[in-house]
Amino acid sequence: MSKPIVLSTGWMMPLVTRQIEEAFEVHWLNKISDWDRLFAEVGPRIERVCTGALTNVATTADMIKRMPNLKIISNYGVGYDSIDVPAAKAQGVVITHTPEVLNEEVADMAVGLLIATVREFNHAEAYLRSGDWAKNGEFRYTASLRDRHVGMIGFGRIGKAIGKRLEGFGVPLSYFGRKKQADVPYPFYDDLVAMARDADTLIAILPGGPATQGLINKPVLEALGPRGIVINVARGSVVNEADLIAALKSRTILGAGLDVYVNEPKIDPAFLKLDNVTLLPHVGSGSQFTRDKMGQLVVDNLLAYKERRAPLTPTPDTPFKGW
Ligand code: 8YV
Repeated sequence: MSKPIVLSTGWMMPLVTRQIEEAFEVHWLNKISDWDRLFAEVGPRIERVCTGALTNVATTADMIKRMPNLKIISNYGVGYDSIDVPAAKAQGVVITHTPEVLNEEVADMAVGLLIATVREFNHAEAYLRSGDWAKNGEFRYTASLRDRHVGMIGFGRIGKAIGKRLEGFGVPLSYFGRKKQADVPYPFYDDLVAMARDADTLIAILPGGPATQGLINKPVLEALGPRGIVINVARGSVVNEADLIAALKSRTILGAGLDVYVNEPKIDPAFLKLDNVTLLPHVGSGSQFTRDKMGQLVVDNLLAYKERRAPLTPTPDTPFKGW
């Protein structure tokens, strides 16, 4: 008997590849040049897709339409903004993602990136490597976390894990979001410019997508001011990159620490010319430990559909209502 089909929009880690190739007939979009032919030939037989931001291939409304019997899109990552959610919903497709298992890892990285940016570890290390330390004495004094107030842009599961860490570090917090959360003791803002005015450090950890596109823009950066530091561990799209680059160039703000970009992995080359930004290649959840857990969820969600069990981790946008 032929195996059911999975369409993967691109490369998957070996743990995922091994298991899906065992259970399914897998078609890899990254290995196929003629997508039209693929959809014409097997589109109606595709009930399962696996994808993730790392594949750099969006699951578009057009693709979803060409798979009329699609039932599940299993996303490698908690953020699923690379999938056309309204199109999936309209077709009754369940999108699953990988929440919770990466909270602590991403929070560790966010705090690491914050400290690295504030204390300029990149420049300090370059100073040592170049021999300047021995030649010219101690490295210049930097900004500090000690006199900062952090405004969290988004305060969901990962935001709270970051908040817990910063509380341990004795850093005062406030948060911006869609609504005030009853169990959160920190000052709440529904106006990002107002929070930027009152804080000097912003950490973005909120979903990407049309609702948050370009949220961190010129007015926000101007309100943040010359001591300002922006850390983005969410999605590149939540920042207006042209505004951020201009603010970094003109020293409207002090610096930025970025793990995510609008056009990954081909980031705006202007970032590379700036000396007041710490740049990471989207490594938030990127430890073997955490990626194994995420990868297993990708597989287990696909297997759940194969065995007609409820998916483990459907997204809130596409709750499971039965197969
Ligand atoms: C992954 C992420 O790097 O979970 C997310 O939303 O951004 C990261 O953990 C990414 O999803 C890999 O595709």
